[in-house]
Parts: sequence; C-alpha cells; structure tokens
Amino acid sequence: MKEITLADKFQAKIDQEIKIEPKDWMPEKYRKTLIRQMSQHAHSEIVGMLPEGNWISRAPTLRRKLGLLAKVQDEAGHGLYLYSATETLGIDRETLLEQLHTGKAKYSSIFNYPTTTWADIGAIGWLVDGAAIMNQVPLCRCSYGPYARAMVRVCKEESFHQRQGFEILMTMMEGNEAQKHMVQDAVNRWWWPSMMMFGPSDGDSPNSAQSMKWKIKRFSNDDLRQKFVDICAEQAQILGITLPDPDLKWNEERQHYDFGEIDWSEFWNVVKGNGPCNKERLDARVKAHEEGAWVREAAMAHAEKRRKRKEAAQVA
Ligand code: FAQ
Repeated sequence: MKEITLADKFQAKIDQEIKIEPKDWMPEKYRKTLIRQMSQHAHSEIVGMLPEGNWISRAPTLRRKLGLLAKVQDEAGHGLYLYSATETLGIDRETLLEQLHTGKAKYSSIFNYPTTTWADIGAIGWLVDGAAIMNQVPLCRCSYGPYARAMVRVCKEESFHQRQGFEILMTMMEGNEAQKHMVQDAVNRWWWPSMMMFGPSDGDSPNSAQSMKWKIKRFSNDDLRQKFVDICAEQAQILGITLPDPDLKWNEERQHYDFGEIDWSEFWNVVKGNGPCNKERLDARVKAHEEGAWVREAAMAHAEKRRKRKEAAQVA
C-alpha cells in the first residue's frame, strides 16, 4: 500500500476546504508562492497610494478631498494587513521592503501609469479598484487562513472605492463638454492597463495551474478578465462613454462580450521596469522609507521602554 505523505495530507486538507494556518506543515513551494503573491499584493497597495496621493491637494471640493484621503488611507491599511499576513509565513518586513526597494519584488503593473487629470481619479476607482475586487473577492476563500481573512475587510473597502470612482465619473458626465471629454480621455488611457492587471493569458501564466490546485487562486486570469469586461461594458453604457476597443461586442452564443487583443509587449515592458512611471514610483517609495527612519526608531524605542516598565512592574 502507498504510504500517505505529509504532502498528501496537506492536499487532502485543501480538497476538504480546511484552511492552512501558519503553524501547520506546508510544502516549501506553497510557502514561497504565498510569500511571492502576498508580498506583491502588499507592495501594490502601498505603491498604489502614489498615483492617487498626487491628487489629494488638488481635489475639486472638500467632499472629494475627504473621500480621496480616506481611500488612500485605506490602501495603506491594506498594505499593512498584507505585510502582517505575509510575515506569518516566516519572512520579516525588513526583507520584504528591501525586495521592493531593490526592484527584486514585483508590484502591480497598473501603478506605473501617470494620473494627469481629476478624471483619472474616477477612472482608477471605477476600473482599477473594479479589477482589484474582481480578482480579490475569490481570495477571501484562499486556502491560507491569514490571507483569506485579511481579504474580507480589504474587499469591503475596495467596493466603496469602486463606487466613489464611478460616482466621480457619473458627476463629471453630467457636467460640460470639457468634463465629459476628460472622462472619456481618462477611460481611454486606463482601460487596457486595467485589463492587464489580471496577469498574462492562461496559456502564458506559469503559476496558475499549481495555485489553482492549492486553492490559492480560484479562477484563472482569463476567466476573471472576462467577468470584468462583461460588467464594465454594461456600466460604460450607463456612464455614456465608449470603451476604447473596436472589437468589444456582445456574443449571444457565448453569453459574454468579445474583446480585442491585449498588447502583451506593453504589459511585459511595464513589468520589467520600463513603464512610464516605474522609476518615479520606486524612487518615491525609497525616499519615503528613508525619511521615515526616525519614526520607526522612535516607535521601537517606545516599545522597548514599555516592555522594560512592564517587566519591572512584574518583578515588583
Ligand atoms: N503586474 O503566473 P502568473 C490593487 C507577474 S491591488 C505585475 O499569472 P500569478 C488595490 C506575476 O507576478 C493590485 N506583475 O502569476 C489598489 C508572475 O511573475 P513572478 C494587486 C504581474 O501570481 C487599487 C508573472 O507575471 N493585486 O489594485 C501582473 O499566478 C487602487 C506570471 O503571472 C494583487 O496582487 C501584474 N498585473 O497571478 C490599490 C492580487 N500579473 O511573480 C491602490 C493578488 C502577473 O512569477 C489603488 N495577486 N504578474 O515573477 C494575484 O491574484 C496574482 O498574483 C495575479 C498574477 C493574478 C496578479
């Protein structure tokens, strides 16, 4: 009879939808895959604050400014939950940040594009957060407990972000011709990069098969992209804008929208570090980290002081 290995027991737990927790045995490759994906996700949330942060001081009204401030702050919170969840896999935050700052770790391609007008803030909320939710709702059922639990709150907040983006665009579409033009222009620039957020096509996605087997991923990159297109095509009609894809058409037989070819050379170029804002984003992160050194040192000194005080009280 074949001996039941730890790997067999592990897969059986996954098949029975039992969550894997930090202290459970797990294959080294499962741990590495999660560290890769979760840290990439955390970095994306933190770098993702930059394109929108650019507009906080220029939001058109106090209400818009409050909404945007809250959104950017939420992204910081998501980054922090995700770094903490990644740390449960036995890697520390210093190492994770070092990987980001030296360009070893990836973050989402989408954050390497510029935000040139206020309508970009609406387009990011509608399309970028919309794509993020589509990809992240299934992650609430990810096999790794700490990641799945972190994603529940993240998704609730992302759905508020998506709605505030849609509402910004809707309001501008009720405005004058220049405002409508601004919305169409922003959507023209953000549509294809948002489509690329889901990652390469299934045939070119080296990690998908194993991640699906381990139930880290529940849907393939292409399946999620299709769901996103189907929803956005309808919402674009409500907004009164055109998505910049001449091949976008309802397919009665498939009961889905057909869409045009993605420019994968642009995607890989951005992933490799050559997008319009890659250098600017990384420089801004490194600068913020260096300038924040005194805050980290002060927090550590304070924690140490508290620890000693508590220790002394226990002895007394
Ligand atoms: N950008 O084999 P696959 C957000 C890489 S959060 C850059 O398919 P996988 C919130 C991939 O890492 C957005 N690289 O990989 C927000 C792999 O390279 P590696 C981030 C990408 O992991 C909103 C290679 O290509 N969300 O937006 C991208 O199975 C607004 C082959 O790909 C997450 O991170 C890309 N777009 O599937 C914040 C969600 N796509 O690592 C502020 C969690 C692929 O082997 C404002 N992550 N690559 O060297 C995931 O669901 C998955 O990691 C995928 C990629 C689906 C992104």
